[in-house]
Amino acid sequence: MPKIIEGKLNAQGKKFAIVASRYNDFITEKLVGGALDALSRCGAADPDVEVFKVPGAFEIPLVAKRVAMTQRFDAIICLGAVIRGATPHFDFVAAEASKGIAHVMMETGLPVIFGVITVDTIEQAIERAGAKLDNKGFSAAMAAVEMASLFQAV
Ligand code: INI
Repeated sequence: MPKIIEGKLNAQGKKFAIVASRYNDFITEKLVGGALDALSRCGAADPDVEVFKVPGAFEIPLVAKRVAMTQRFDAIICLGAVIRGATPHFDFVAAEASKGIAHVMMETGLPVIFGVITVDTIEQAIERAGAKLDNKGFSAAMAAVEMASLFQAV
């Protein structure tokens, strides 16, 4: 039998930062709510969770990097909503947010989770900001908990 090393969905004693954009806040507030719900269900204590707000998804990577550099957190959850229908520069904002978030993760060595919705329509954004696992904020936070736990073993 191979030895399988994986994280547990236990957030007790771990610290999490959420970096969330205010653009399309009717969606991003639901993502933040989903993420907070997931962290609480996994046992994270309220004082161990901090939410940083930025204007738009384009600004998420820079703030995620500064937050990572404080070395106060076990994982960072990046949340945003980029909707093609509502923006002519969708491709630039979506690409910079995803590239930038990946870059911060590799540069800092901290789990930095990509919870930015990139969709064509408002309807699709609403679908991804629903309840529990249909909420991208919830699933992003679960990934953060798993990664923070895995990092105790690797
Ligand atoms: N930011 C978003 O998070 N989502 C969007 O859909 C969006 N649109 O539509 O343009 C958006 N733009 C703002 C951008 O993220 C920056 O905040 C802005 O360009 C200032 O740098």
